[in-house]
Amino acid sequence: MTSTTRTVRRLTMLTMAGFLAVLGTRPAGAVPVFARKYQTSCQTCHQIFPKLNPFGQAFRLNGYRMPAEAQSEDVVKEKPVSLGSEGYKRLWPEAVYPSDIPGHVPIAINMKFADVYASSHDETGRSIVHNDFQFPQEANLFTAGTLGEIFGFLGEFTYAERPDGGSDTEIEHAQLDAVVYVAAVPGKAFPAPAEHAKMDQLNLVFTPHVLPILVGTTVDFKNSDAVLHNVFSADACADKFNLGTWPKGQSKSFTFKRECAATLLCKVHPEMEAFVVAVPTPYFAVTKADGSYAIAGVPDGSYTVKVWHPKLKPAQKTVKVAGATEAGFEIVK
Ligand SMILES: [Cu+2]
Repeated sequence: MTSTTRTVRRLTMLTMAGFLAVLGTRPAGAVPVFARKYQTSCQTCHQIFPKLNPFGQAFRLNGYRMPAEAQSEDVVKEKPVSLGSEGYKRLWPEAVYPSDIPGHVPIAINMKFADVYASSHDETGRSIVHNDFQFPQEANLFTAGTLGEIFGFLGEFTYAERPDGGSDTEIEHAQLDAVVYVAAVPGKAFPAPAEHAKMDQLNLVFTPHVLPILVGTTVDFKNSDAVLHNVFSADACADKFNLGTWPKGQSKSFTFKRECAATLLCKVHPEMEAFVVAVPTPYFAVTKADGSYAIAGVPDGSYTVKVWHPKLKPAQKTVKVAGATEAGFEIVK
């Protein structure tokens, strides 16, 4: 282990850094805080709860904001509570804080119950009825909202009862989805790996949302949905590829030959969006929910380390790696 050097770095939210929480890939649950904020029905974003319709997906990917909100605050019917004056915001326009908080406590509860009914007959022909009443079969506690202009969040705590009477709890985390990578290692070239990277299309969502790869890697785009998708990218660095459509369970591939942060879209579902970030070295990582990341196997030396995020400005700095090294970054809007 002693010969293995690795860097451990942490994205720190120090004081005024801009952070944007981008959510995981599971379809989000309903939180009426947004229905209250915009005074609109749940059907604006959901078809059948908790499934999001295309507008709901776009709303989620926009950081839980109406698309028009960038131009106009008129759509916000329930005003948030301001924690800072306008003058303060003019002085520090990129500040996350002081900002504003939702006008209501952003919590929602969802309870599901079930009754499993079965009937049978005993030897005498008498009917025996079984009723298994399960309450709660599943309970969800949601919290969600926006803080200021660039921070959105949605959290979910799920309690579920298993058929054997036991229970499970699960906590959904927000994801930061930034890519941190070493820009170059002097005198070293990295051949294209034989192994393919994978991006799935499941429930009308690309999974993962952000996929970093080494330049030259082939990505297999699998369709796990019964509907047809049509993956394409309008980016020149990805040859503006268009893979067409293919049935459930099958994959089509594309090789990213150049350094590129490619936006992937679907011609059939405009709300679908993902990113393939092709970087020049195999030393990269996607940040975890808390902004931390770890890149293994970086040789000792001095490197330019870069950060890429779908919505925030790229950042970079020189990092001297000697054994386990920590480096923090601030990324702003
Ligand atoms: Cu699609």
